[in-house]
Amino acid sequence: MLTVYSDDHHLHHGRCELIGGQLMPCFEMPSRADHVLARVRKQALGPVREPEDFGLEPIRRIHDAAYLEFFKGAWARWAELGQDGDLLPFTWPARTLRQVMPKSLHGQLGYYTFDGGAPITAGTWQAAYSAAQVALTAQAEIQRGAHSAFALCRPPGHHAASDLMGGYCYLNNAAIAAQAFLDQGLAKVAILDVDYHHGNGTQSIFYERSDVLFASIHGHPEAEFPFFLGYADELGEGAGKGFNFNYPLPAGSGWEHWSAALEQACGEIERYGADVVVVSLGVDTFKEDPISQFKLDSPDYLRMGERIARLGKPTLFVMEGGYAVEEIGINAVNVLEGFQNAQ
Ligand code: SP5
Ligand code: ZN
Repeated sequence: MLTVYSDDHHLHHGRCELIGGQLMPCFEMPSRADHVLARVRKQALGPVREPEDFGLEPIRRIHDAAYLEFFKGAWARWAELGQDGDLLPFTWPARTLRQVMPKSLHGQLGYYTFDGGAPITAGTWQAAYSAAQVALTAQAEIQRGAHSAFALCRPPGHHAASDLMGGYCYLNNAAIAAQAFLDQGLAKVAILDVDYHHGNGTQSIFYERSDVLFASIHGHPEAEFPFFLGYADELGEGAGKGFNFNYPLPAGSGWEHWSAALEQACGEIERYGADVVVVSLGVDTFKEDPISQFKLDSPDYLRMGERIARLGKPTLFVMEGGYAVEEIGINAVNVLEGFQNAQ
């Protein structure tokens, strides 16, 4: 299986996030992708290639033009104000406030974010842009006939909506790749999101559409980030009704419960008759993940890959979360090896 990877992810290194009432070093750190790449090489999963540059057009198919302009220019505006710390929001247009567009950088930052977990640093735009190109390059490989490919994206993407960043995410790599499949002639794309957190951005992007089915297994939003989306009664709207499936699970869930949800999600994908599957591959379901509450163990990820392979569809894996840095490579590549060995 081809892995697509860009060193540009090192350009994004946020300093800190607020967790448990304390400013902690960002869990979403560059060594995450380094460990995954090292494991890809160690296991000889297949070739590793740099991304091609498909430009902004395929990103614009998913993201709002003004949002992209804002994101691209935000750091320069911050630097002009004489600042060099991470650019982080602190005011959001929540209930009782208006969805207006302020003139100030921080006002606009509040407008375009849903949490304080997506710091903008000097290199964040370039890193996120390259991650989207990584996803598009792996997508192109499948479009050209490969049965599978791995987009080793960092920063991750599944929390990013059309005009919102948050949850460590800026550009929705999986959504951008899914749209590219459709634009290149496929009719039905299924996105299977196995990250511990609900893929609120991806769900929102495709919620009223039937050409992309979204299925997500995640910590129950009653108790877990992102809290305000990801409930089981969210089934899609309008033309998208019946094409959105959420499987929220309680804290402490292990492989037995998790794999039962996977079975259901795979059933929906089979009934749908997807042309291709995009897997939002987060491995923060691991029992030792520092910010998550599931109990999957490393061998479970082999089983996960095997089950996904049994769908029998061309499959694009897109890296999302996973914060147990020492094991992130083993767990992520286990999914890919499980998939590959089941062929
Ligand atoms: C891509 C992805 O996995 N994003 C996740 C963003 C999660 N941000 C909120 C983290 C809240 C952690 N609560 C931790 C309790 C630790 N004891
Ligand atoms: Zn996650």
